[in-house]
Amino acid sequence: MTKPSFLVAEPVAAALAAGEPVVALETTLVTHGLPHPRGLLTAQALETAVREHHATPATIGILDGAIRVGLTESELERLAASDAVKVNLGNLAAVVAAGRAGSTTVAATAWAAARAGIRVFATGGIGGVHRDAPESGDVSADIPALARLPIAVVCAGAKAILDLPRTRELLETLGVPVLGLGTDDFPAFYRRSSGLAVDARCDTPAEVAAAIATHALLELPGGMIVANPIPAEHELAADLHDAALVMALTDAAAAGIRGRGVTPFLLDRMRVLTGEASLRANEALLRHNAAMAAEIARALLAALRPR
Ligand code: PSU
Ligand code: MN
Repeated sequence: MTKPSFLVAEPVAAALAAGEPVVALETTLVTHGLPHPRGLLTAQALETAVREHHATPATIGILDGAIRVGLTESELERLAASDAVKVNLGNLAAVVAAGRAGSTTVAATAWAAARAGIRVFATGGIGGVHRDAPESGDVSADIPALARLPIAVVCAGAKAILDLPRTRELLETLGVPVLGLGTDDFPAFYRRSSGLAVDARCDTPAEVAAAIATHALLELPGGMIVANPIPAEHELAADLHDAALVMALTDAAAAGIRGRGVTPFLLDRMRVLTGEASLRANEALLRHNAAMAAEIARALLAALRPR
């Protein structure tokens, strides 16, 4: 059998070779997290945000069974319009072997990015322990992936649809450091705070970069979370947020949604129940994370430069 295709796009390979900052971006939010064509428009906006902050974006996805680190504009359009499978580490090889289209979750994006030599990745909110996990056992593949893969993920915490205290505890157990960017409080995706603590507060991209560089130089295993709260002006109002969340969770239980369908279902219910306010919040926090990831990627290269 021929070797499966793992393709790093020319602009990404050139930036990595030149020692310039690169930011990985995922595609499950394009195909499953946001309604079409908002997913595509958001992905394009994230690439623009990374470029405006002087880094090269590497949007990652699977087309015709080829893993692509740095989708071109037309490839991203094709993926967004396809019936892409949501890919984590459990089904990645099967999707590649079948020659199918796949959008990469945080877990799969972290793997592909790390394999390509990218150290910083931006997403919206990571997956975690679901609220019904005691019965369903549903814990996102994102969490064990971040415990193993050497990459820093800039996110607005874990999605509020999750059991955040258990998610936070699991990160602690697995030794995944959680850095709070300008906060002592683990953010809750659509809201700035969860009431849970971060491991360390960093107030600037340079401070974050120093922590990531130290983790790498000590050869500590696995990745790190850079928790970047949604900008205050885009935060969902607490009453709207809480009411919609209760209803969305009730609807998911009533509809018997399971497995990979749970997160997309809940995000879409939140969108409908908040009159699209959650969608605008999601897009805003994504752009904020992409911009911050570019700053951190640049600062990290400076921190790792031998002195
Ligand atoms: N962030 C967003 N929207 C999303 C996701 C993250 O703003 O749709 C996706 C990520 O790809 C993440 C996935 O890996 O949701 C988690 O899915 P699950 O809970 O099934 O592991
Ligand atoms: Mn799950």
